Amino acid sequence: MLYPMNTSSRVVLDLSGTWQFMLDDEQQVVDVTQPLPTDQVMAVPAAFNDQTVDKKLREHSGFVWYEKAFTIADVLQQQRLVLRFGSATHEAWVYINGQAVGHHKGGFTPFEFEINSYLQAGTNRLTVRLSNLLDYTTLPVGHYTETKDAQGHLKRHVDENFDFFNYAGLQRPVKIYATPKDYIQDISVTPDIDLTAKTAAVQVAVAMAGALDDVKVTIFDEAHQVVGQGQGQDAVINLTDIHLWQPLQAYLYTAKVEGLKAGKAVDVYTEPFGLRQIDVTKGQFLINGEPFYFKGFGKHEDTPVNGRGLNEAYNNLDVNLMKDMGANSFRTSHYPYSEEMMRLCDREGIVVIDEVPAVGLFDSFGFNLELDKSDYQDSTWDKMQTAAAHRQAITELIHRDKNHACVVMWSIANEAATFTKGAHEYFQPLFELARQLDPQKRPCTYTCIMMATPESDKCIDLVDVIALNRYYGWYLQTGDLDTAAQVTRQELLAWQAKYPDKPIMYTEYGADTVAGLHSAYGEPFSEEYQEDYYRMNSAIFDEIKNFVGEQLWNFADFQTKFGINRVMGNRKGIFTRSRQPKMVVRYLKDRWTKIPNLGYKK
Ligand code: BDP
Repeated sequence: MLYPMNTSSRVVLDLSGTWQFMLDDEQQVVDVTQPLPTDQVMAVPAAFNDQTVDKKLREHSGFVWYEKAFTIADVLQQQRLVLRFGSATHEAWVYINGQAVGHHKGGFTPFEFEINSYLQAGTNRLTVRLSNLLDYTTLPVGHYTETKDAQGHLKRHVDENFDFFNYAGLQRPVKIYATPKDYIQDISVTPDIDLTAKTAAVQVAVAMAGALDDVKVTIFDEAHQVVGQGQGQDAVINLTDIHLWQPLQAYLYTAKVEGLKAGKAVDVYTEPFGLRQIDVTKGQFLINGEPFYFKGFGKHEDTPVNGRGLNEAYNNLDVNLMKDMGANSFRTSHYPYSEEMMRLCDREGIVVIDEVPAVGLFDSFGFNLELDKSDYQDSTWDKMQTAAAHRQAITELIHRDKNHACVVMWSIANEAATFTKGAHEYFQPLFELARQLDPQKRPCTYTCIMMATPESDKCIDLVDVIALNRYYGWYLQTGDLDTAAQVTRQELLAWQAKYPDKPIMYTEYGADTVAGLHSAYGEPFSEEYQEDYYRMNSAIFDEIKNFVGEQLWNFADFQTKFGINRVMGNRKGIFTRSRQPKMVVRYLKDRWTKIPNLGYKK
């Protein structure tokens, strides 16, 4: 799916700003043919939850309404006009001038509608009804219940089956873009690289609509020089003397795609892309033929006031903090991040594991379970009806992100019950789908919950990389790092012995740490304990040959639902929520700046 861009044939109008807003208490039917009966405003893009001091709104489960007036300039009236949402969390019904335009479910991927036939002269009224409800058919998964209040009114409740606040709203930009009536629909860029010859055959597949009859493709390098040209909907363009996209040393080419009608360019689009090759072989994760070592984070889109809403200044700061520490990567835990962040990572050379919002696929989630019980009973795969949503999420994510150089692997789920009956049947078709959809055939993985051990996990045959979320020394062996070290070593060696060809990495490990709390004894929750915990883990990682990366949990403290294990959110950040470093950052910076991105474990 193309990102909205201004080109010589396209115009983008941004509807960011303040919108009318209304909580729907479901007492009265909202008449979409009339202006929304409300004086409240809400900034877009951003979550609605933290923009007011209304506790009821902050914790609301159900429906809300947004409305915005807009006008289309006369010069654009003859163009094809498309209304595009970067996301709407989690389900949206869209109306223009009181007429239903369309609907989309899934809170983290873009969707769009052609709107010409709904428009009127002068001012138009765009209305969006939004639901933040989650249940056993959605991703993420929520436990959904309904009760009645004292007046007998329906009360909806979502108990998140995951550890982050259910921020919702129009959290990403809403735009209208104009294209010619004959237009470029989609572009897939698939480089085939010869690392020795330093050449690449770049396939640029173009989908078109309307009366376009040919395509011209021109490739520019970073100095804006033409380095290749091709013709046709499936052009293969040979580049020589190529510059590779390398971790933290990005190099971006641009494909200028012209949709032609009788030899004349009608629609023009420019797509940035990088040349880099990913291989997983013999227990290594190779980028451009060299073993890559992941240093970085599980993150969240989570900032003060904006919530999960796009915050480009924070994104920029986060990338700069990562680079300063010698980090090179992160995972988009636990949902696709904004397109703006993906473009930034392309530009900055940050390596990304791209995750679908498949979190909460574990019915009896908890940490006091016996890890090695082979006959563990769990009803996850009887209860969850998420397969359709999961297929849609994978399809929409790959459709959106397939051309990004920064994306090196897809994560198909986080901490699902992959060790219980029915898991393999559930996941196999999803891995097949991802592999079939991705033109670049990137590796696929899921992150393993602690109960999924080398003995118990039933789906590891499906993954290219064994990605582990582990909390020895935190949820287990709390405060006892010596025992935690033994268990860590034992488990990693067991994975390596059983699957010698699969690289292993940590996609989560961490300890809650309240900034400013110190302990002469290095007790849990203190900054000392956090540092000791990471030192312990690092030492073991370095012993394991096939261990290819450490992505700790979490980059920054983040907001969660309430719970006695959470102190105004999850405190496992190595930065506070406002991005102040905790003590451990110095240790990790020292370690990571010494570890090369490529060739650490040759
Ligand atoms: C894992 C989850 C992550 C949590 C983390 C934690 O993948 O979302 O925030 O543990 O407990 O279970 O901190």
